[in-house]
Amino acid sequence: MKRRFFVKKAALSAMAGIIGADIVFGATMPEGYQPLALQDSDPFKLFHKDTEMVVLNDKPWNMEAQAHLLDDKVTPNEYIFIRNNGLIPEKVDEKNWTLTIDGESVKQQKKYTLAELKSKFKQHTYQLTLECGGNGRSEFDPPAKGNQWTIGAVYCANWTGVRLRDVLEDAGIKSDAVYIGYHAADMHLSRDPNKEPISRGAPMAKALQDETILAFQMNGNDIPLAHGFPLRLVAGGWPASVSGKWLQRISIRNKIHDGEKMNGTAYRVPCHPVAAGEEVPESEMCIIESMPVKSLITYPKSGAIIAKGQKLKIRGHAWAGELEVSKMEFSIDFGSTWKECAVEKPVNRLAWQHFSAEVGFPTIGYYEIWARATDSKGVSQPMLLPGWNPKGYLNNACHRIAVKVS
Ligand SMILES: Nc1nc2c(c(=O)[nH]1)N[C@H]1C(S)=C(S)[C@@H](COP(=O)(O)O)O[C@H]1N2
Ligand SMILES: [Mo]
Repeated sequence: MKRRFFVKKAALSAMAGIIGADIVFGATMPEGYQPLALQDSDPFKLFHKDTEMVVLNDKPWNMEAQAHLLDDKVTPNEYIFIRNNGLIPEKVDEKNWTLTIDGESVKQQKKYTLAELKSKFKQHTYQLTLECGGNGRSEFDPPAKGNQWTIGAVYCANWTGVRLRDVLEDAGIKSDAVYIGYHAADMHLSRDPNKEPISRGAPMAKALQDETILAFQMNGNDIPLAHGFPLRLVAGGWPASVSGKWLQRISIRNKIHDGEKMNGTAYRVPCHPVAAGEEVPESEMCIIESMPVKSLITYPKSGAIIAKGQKLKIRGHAWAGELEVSKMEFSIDFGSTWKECAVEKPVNRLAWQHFSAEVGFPTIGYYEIWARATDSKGVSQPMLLPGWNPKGYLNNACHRIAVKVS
């Protein structure tokens, strides 16, 4: 005979208390069942995100911002995009969390607790721009598979932690080291413990930069779970996939790291420009390093209406991977003519920079404002689409907003 287990009376009244109403047929509710009203599956609530954030996928969770949500100089958590390749760790034991440094090119394999990392090494705070390599993918034609990011997979937060360099030097780096690779606690979508969702890395030169940190705080608080609590590698200016969340291990490699999503076409673009839709052999695909120059108009929101004769104040951010933005321009005539506008210096290397302008319009009608940044090597954003590539990476086309003068 089958036996059904029913929820105990005490548990029932506790649930009713939280819901704020009697569960009328509670006596027939199977044991272990969680009423929908108690499930925190609303992603906005779950991740403390603004309801204007756009969910692209829930298995795994991927959500992006809209341009006007990114208006803050330092992006608050509620507007930070989430990009997951696997399943967020379900249980994080901060007290017993450790970071292991290993690999062919470590002098001595070492393990640190979080407390040791915090007390043993000097702490630093940097504003670091993180942009997904696939931000802007949705515009490519022929289309590329993957999350159809528009413009919202970028942010600049304050990260606090210790320098990766200090920790690697404490363990000892052999002279044949060429790359680091990270390993993290998130689970592969298949839940197969032998598979990793992602394990990327960077050449030693990037790993040893001052601003490459092992972070335990974002914007002055514990890192939110979705963004890598309790420990995250943060390497600004490079595809954000280098910045491993839920960090458990860093391997110092004597070759280019060969972890998940380092090979094949992942986070690679053709080494030389190709025609749209062209098949590219894997041997001709190169790993993305610094992200390209780019900018966003974050105020006003596209669709603004202003009165004739009025000037419109616009503002936004610009960033250029490893480089600085040295010039910012805008156009109201579809890129025929450009006017230079003010752009601030970055707070620190690899932080995005803020621009602003006052825009005048000659007469009533429909306009578009286009923004264009130029990096310190003189390279500017393309007006429409940059070079096509099979996986739809590095779309740094000029951002545009629509304005009506009436
Ligand atoms: N462990 C782990 N780290 C990860 C990922 C992941 O899936 N697992 N995704 C990477 C990718 S592809 C991006 S774009 C960024 C996204 O960071 P965010 O969720 O804080 O915006 O995290 C990177 N670090
Ligand atoms: Mo990404």
